Amino acid sequence: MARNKIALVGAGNIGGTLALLAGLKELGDIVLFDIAEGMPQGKALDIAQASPVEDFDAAVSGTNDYADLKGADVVIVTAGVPRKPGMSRDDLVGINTKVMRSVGAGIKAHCPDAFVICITNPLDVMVGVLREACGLPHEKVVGMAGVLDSARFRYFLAEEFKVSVEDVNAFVLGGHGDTMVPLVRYSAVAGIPVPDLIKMGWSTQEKIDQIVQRTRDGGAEIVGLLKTGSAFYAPASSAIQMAESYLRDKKRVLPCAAYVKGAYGLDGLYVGVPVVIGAKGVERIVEIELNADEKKMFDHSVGAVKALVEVVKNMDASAG
Ligand code: A3D
Repeated sequence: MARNKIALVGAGNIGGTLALLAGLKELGDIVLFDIAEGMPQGKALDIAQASPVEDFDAAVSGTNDYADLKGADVVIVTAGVPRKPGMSRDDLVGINTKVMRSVGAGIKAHCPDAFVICITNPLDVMVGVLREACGLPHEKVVGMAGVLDSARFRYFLAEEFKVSVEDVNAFVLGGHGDTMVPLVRYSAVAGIPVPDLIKMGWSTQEKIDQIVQRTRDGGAEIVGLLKTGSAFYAPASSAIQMAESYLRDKKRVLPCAAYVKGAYGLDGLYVGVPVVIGAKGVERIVEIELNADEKKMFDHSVGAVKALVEVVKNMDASAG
């Protein structure tokens, strides 16, 4: 059986980490694409030279030519610019919209059957621009944010409860950004919901509220520390989990930026919701019941995503 092919568009901090993780997990052969000359080739060679030590078999190559994406089963897109301290994700919209359009054209021409995972910020809006530019069906184009946001939430909860991260489940909804909605009610340790753990004296409401806020600010905390860019290890791990669910038809239930039409009262918008990822891509959108407070927070988050969609439309209108 031929190996799968994973194309990574953008070979920067996240792209390089994705390549290493895809190799370690033997997901398939790996192509790193970037506009920077030499850099994807250099990283590819470096990672290939780790393969005899780490014992994985994968052809790893770097390129500046979209034609080398031909036949890719999965494309993970990180091309564009990341945040610097003082910038919001939304500040990236102008430049990254142009990048998404050129990447979308490359995917359309060379690997129209791929499953495409977008990571470029501002995520929910960029995945919509990329989908439109590549023309693939909505269920084959998805954004990575919820897996990362819920991983941050899980990590902080595991620290607070002094239990293994493996036993903590957590849920986030909504757009990737300051308005994301961590769902405490649906978060649990070994099946015990967090509100029950508060009643059991494992933590206090105040402490959990702080954790929710730290989760929302999780990206900014790292940008502030790094000073030269944004998080890349956990974002890469999160996208690899999504890619693996598709390639191995695992049907994992993961929060992703998916195209929602009908569910959650939405009329066709990319936003973070729980989905099932399997061999057909996004196979199902999981519509959970929200209480009044959660609904208010979700609507607020949806409003923020829609406002940015308008920014892109206005940019296009003024560009003629
Ligand atoms: P970085 O290390 O700068 O890598 C981006 C790469 O994109 C660079 O190597 C550029 O040369 C390349 N690039 C720029 N323009 C193009 C183009 N037109 N075609 C191909 N490649 C191009 O950034 P990074 O890897 O740290 O982050 C990449 C993106 O992910 C940024 O937009 C971040 O904001 C975003 N990000 C999203 C999350 C989410 O959870 C959604 C988390 C962290 C970062």
